[in-house]
Amino acid sequence: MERIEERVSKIVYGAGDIEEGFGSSSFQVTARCAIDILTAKLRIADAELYLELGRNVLVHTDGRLKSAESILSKCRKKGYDPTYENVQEKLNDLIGVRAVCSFEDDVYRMAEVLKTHKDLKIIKKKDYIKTPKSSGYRSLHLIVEIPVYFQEERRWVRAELQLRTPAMDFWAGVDHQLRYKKGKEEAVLIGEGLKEYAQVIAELDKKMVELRRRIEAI
Ligand code: 0O2
Repeated sequence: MERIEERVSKIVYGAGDIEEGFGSSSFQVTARCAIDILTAKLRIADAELYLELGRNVLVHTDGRLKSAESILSKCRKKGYDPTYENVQEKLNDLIGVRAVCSFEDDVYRMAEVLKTHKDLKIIKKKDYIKTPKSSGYRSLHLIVEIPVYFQEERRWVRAELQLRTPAMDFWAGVDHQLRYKKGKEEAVLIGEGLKEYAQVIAELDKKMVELRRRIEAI
């Protein structure tokens, strides 16, 4: 039986496009390298901040390549024809790296240090902490480009970097689970509850910064 991933791949990439597409080993390797480079950059920035602050700010990182299903559903949502060219040009988050930082102000510190890296271009910044999404979602998003050297070629590879606190990460994880239940009556009520908790979490993040500052002042 044909696996769902294969079926989706055929729709997204189109016949004959697969070698050049996201399923190709060249794209996969480049994308994995981009995740490794970005992760290394986050660790270097964390080391730099450790020297300045005497504490680490990076709690954890993870990276992923967007699945074919997720590419398709995003194209559908945004009304893009799901061709390889369109997806490459219009989707910024084919490659995604998430960095969870201890405190809200650490999120901005981390972004500032990354800004000083000459081999990282910040293409777009979306501050969903200052201006949360209507769902209540909060995070700082940087659309970045980094050079990846592969097969005697240098390619600037685009990726989405999501920076957030553990509380924001916890909230987004629960909200993500709810996405799969959309359309159900109970899901609407839960969504309203989640929105309320987004506010609670925002206040908690602020209070934690205040407490940390008081601890530092002792
Ligand atoms: P997944 O499954 O994480 O890949 P753009 O075209 O760049 O202007 P785009 O791509 O719609 O706009 O970006 P946006 O709205 O900044 O969101 C990109 C990603 O942020 C999403 O990717 C999610 O990972 C996360 N995100 C945004 N809004 C929410 C939200 O309300 N709840 C949660 N849990 N995550 C959110 P995808 O492709 O939607 O999903």
